[in-house]
Amino acid sequence: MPAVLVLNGPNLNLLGTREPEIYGSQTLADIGQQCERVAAEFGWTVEVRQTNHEGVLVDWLQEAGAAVRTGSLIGVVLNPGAYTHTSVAIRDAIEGAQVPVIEVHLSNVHAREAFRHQSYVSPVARGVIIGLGAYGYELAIRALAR
Ligand code: CA2
Repeated sequence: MPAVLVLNGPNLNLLGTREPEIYGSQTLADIGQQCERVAAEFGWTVEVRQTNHEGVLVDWLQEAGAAVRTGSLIGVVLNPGAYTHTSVAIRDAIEGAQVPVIEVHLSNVHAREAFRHQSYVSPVARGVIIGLGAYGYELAIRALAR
């Protein structure tokens, strides 16, 4: 059964514990269950991962590129967290692996501090979903089905 990979960057393991006014009250586990329900509509499985380490995200994106080429993976839903605004390495990994990525942000980064307005990832993403909370993950999976 084809899979979708949902990758989450630093501090997103804290979802649901603090700052609900910015990030909502759902935990990453809640979001994972929601993703599984949506992916099942398309006959896909979902694997949700989170890491606080930039290089681990790079490794996962490279693996994802290989899996897309073998047909076992549809694409990646990626919330790179704060690495969005800093990481040339993650951008290069997406470009190099030629993996379809939908970039997701829970909060509306454009309504926040100026340093959050730039994304190194957006230019190499297939699409970007910003500011719709956990619903953005669901929309990203639906976008991969298009
Ligand atoms: O809005 C998003 O999804 C972000 O990617 C979240 C990142 C932030 O650095 C980006 O600018 C936008 C931060 C995730 C931190 O998540 C927390 C959740 C609960 C409590 C503390 C942090």
